[in-house]
Amino acid sequence: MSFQSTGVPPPPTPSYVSGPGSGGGAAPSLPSLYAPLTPSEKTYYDQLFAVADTEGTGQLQGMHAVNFFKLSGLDVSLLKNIWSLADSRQRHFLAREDFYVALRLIGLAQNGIAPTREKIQETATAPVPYARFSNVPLAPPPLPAPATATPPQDPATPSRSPAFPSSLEGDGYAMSSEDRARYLNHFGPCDVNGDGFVDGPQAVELFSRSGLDRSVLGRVWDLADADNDSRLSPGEFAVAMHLIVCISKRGLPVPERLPPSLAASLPPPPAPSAPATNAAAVPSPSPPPPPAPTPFLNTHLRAPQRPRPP
Ligand SMILES: [Ca+2]
Repeated sequence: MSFQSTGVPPPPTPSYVSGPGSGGGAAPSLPSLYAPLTPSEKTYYDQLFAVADTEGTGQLQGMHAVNFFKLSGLDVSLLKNIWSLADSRQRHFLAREDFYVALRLIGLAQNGIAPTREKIQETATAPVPYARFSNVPLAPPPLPAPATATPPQDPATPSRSPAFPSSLEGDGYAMSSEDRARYLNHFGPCDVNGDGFVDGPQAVELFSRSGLDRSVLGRVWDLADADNDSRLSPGEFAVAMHLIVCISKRGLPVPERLPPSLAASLPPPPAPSAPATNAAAVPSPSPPPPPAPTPFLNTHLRAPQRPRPP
């Protein structure tokens, strides 16, 4: 399996002149989707490059890249997109700076963010989730404190968007309005039947990209489906996405119950027994029972569909 023929066609003329290749700066010749690496990110990604570049050539040929990127657990179709974005010069190999781009995109995809040029631009101002690879004895460094999800340490720092009352931010799971908007970008594509809700089969493919254990995803689903109707409203969907990011990217534990900051982002449950407004009506019947909850874990999380080698 290969993203590109490894028959090594003659490389086309680069569409732009390569920069110094350090990757550590915002060299204008680097792909426009690229934001500077943080020092710890560069160290980590250089270590990964050393692992992937088994022949030490400084250029990752197609099959080496394929074999390495498969360790991300991402679907092959996603990896193909990532390859084509990273190999923007269509040279059929990845130089180090191309590899950085690929890792940025993989990190996004592993966190449920579409690996597109637009997305990496949108997220350029926030800490980019680091790519993770199984069977690679390297742990990603801790992310720089995200401006949107840690308890405020310096009240003078105006970096938070006050989406929620400050008293709710201290539980560590607070979701900024920017986070929420970003998650909701995925709601429409996920709601394939357009009914305004995402149900299990629609969510599982996206959520599974996180690489989180299925039991964890089932727990996330249960927490996010606050009204227990076995489908996720947009607000619940954002909560689920945020919990997945908190757990997979920020190392937070799976909470026992929905953190107050996230619960506050959901509309309050409807009044349990609103009085009938029609005076002529017979006593208000109970609302139709919601569909029987279907355990997300059992119903929707089947065997992981990992890309398989041919
Ligand atoms: Ca629900």
